[in-house]
Amino acid sequence: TANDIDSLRKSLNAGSEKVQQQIIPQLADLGNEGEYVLREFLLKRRDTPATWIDGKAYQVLYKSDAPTAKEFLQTYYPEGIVPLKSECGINYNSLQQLLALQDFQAADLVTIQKMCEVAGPQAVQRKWLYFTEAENFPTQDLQTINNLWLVHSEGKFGFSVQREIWLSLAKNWDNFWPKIGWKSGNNWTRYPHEFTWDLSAPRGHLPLSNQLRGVRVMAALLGHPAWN
Ligand code: UYC
Repeated sequence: TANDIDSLRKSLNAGSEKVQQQIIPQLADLGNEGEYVLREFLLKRRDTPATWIDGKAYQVLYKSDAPTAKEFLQTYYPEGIVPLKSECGINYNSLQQLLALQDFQAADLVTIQKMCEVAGPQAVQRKWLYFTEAENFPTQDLQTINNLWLVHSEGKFGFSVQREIWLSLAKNWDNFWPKIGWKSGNNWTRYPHEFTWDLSAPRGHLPLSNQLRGVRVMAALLGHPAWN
C-alpha cells in the first residue's frame, strides 16, 4: 500500500546503512512504486561519490525489466554509478556491467584482462603482470577498478579492502591468505571452483591475484600510492 511505500521511503532516506541495506530489496519486491523510490534516492545522492548503498539501489534498477528503469539508467547513469576514469583510455564498462549483475567470477577475469590492457600489449599477450607493471600502474585506473569492486560488493571486495586487512596483519602473508580464504592450512584454494564467487565470501576474497609467480605483484598493488 501507499503507506508501506512511504514508511520504506522514510527509512531509506533516514536510516543507517544496515537499515538501508534491508529496505532496498523490500522496495525491489514492490515493483514500479518501489523502483520509483529507488530512482529518487539515487538522484538525490548524485552529488556525492557512490557508496555500496548506491550500488545496491543501482543493481535493482539494472536488473529490472521495466522500461522506466532502463530509460532512467540510460539518462542519468549511462556508464554506471562509479565514474569510469582512466589515465590511458581504457574502457571499464564491461567490468561495471558484470559487477552490477554480481557476476563476480566473470568480473574477476575481466579485472585481470583490463589490468593487462593498461600495462600494454606485451602484458595482454602474457596474460599476467610483472611486478614493475603493478608498481607503475596508473593511480586513477587502480582507483576506478577498486571503486567498482567496492561499490558493487557491499564494500567487501577490492584491493583497498585487501590492503586494510594486510596492514592489520602487519603485512604478514602467512596470516593474510587464510584470512581472505585463499589458503587453508597448507592448501592453496584451487582456482576456480574452490573460490567463493558471491557475497558469502570472506572480506577481501576478491579480486584474485594468482600467486603462481610469487607475491610481488600483489605486494605492489596493496602497497600502491593510490591508497595514500
Ligand atoms: N590461484 O591458487 N593457478 C589462476 C589463484 C596459485 C595455478 C588464475 C589464487 C598457487 C595454475 C587465477 C590462488 C597455485 C594456473 C588464479 C590460487 C596456483 C592458475 C587464472 C590462491 C598452485 C593456470 C588467471 C593463492 C599451488 C592454469 C591466471 C589454470 C590460474 C588465482 C596454480 C585468477 C588467488 C600457488 C597452474 N589462479 N596458483 O593468472 O588452471 O592464469 O588455468 O596461486
